[in-house]
Amino acid sequence: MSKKALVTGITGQDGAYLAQLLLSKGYEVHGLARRSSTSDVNLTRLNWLGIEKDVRIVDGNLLDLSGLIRTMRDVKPDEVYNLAAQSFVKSSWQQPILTGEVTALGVTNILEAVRLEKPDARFYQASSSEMYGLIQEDMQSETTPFYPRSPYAVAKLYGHWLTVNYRESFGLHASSGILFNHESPLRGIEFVTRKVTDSVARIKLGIANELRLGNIDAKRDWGHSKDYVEAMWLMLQQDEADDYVVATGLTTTVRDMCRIAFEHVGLAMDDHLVIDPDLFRPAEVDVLLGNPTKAKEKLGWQAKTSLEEMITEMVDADLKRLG
Ligand code: NAP
Ligand code: F7E
Repeated sequence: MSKKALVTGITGQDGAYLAQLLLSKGYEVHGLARRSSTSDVNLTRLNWLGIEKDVRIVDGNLLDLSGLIRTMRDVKPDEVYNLAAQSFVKSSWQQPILTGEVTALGVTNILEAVRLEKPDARFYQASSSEMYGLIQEDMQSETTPFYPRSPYAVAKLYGHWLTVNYRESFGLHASSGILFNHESPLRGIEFVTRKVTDSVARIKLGIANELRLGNIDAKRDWGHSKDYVEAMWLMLQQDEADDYVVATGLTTTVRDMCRIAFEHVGLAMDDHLVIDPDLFRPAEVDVLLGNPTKAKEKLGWQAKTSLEEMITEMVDADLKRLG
């Protein structure tokens, strides 16, 4: 009998790569997806990976507890991966209530559905390095204190602690992955790496001439989504549930990441980059740098893809898309 997984956020970047990984391991994959009037567009990422027909899409929303309970009862998953969220930090100042409802309280809904209907299921919560915000240690690990700097980060902190609390209160096998930024050709266009690679491809093809960015001094620890979903799966294969930082251990400025993209297509960044004050955030996370030692020692996991490899893969994918 193959194992069954339920993935919320299956239409997102990580949902697509995780579904691909689970299918390759013989899982029956069920994915929760919000109905929209453009449902064909919704499956774009699964389509890109050629797996849209291999997953079973369940109509549902993280805000709808009764639907989640019914789904849990019908699917009876062995593993639940909660990847759904309003995940764009900048939008969280524009939509703080929605962000709180989905990204924070949505975790209560899915954990309640697990507790009531499938308490022996293993649960993964998509926590975030944004929770470190105004960093309290140069390198952030599982023991570094949190200091969130956006409504998104505050909401993620709630989800993180609720996961810890349900593990301690009800004995659920609930793990939280504190993932640092991870990207891919399937990254949403609003995030900085994909915005850069898409713009560089457009400039190279003569469709655009400039790239407008905000704070290019910000530093991030960037890895590849395809590597990071493997860490999620490994967490749920452990006898004991726990929390893990997933990161590369390297940090780079937005400026240098951007330069890699321009250089890949033989263009000079300074000829096209424009700094736009409107793109700065009300409060910034200046630098993030993760310490992945625990994940390496306990899960045997480490990042495989370098930033250069990933950015060039993304530029090439955008050139292909636009071409
Ligand atoms: P993403 O591409 O933005 O995907 C988010 C997913 O959540 C989409 O499938 C979206 O569905 C779904 N969703 C949003 N609101 C929902 C709702 N009310 N009910 C059900 N589904 C809903 O995000 P990602 O990059 O794959 O990240 C996956 C998770 O990891 C997120 O929780 C994110 O916050 C977290 N995280 C990401 C990173 C990173 O660097 N990528 C780092 C740390 C943590 P639609 O397609 O319908 O919009
Ligand atoms: O910004 C700066 C911006 O939007 C990165 C999410 O997946 O990772 C992601 O959150 C940095 C910030 O990602 C632009 O100010 C400059 O300092 O790509 P981002 P993020 O905010 O770090 C964490 C771990 C998550 O959990 C989130 O879900 O880049 N930046 N100029 C810009 N950022 C954007 N988006 N656009 C710009 O024009």
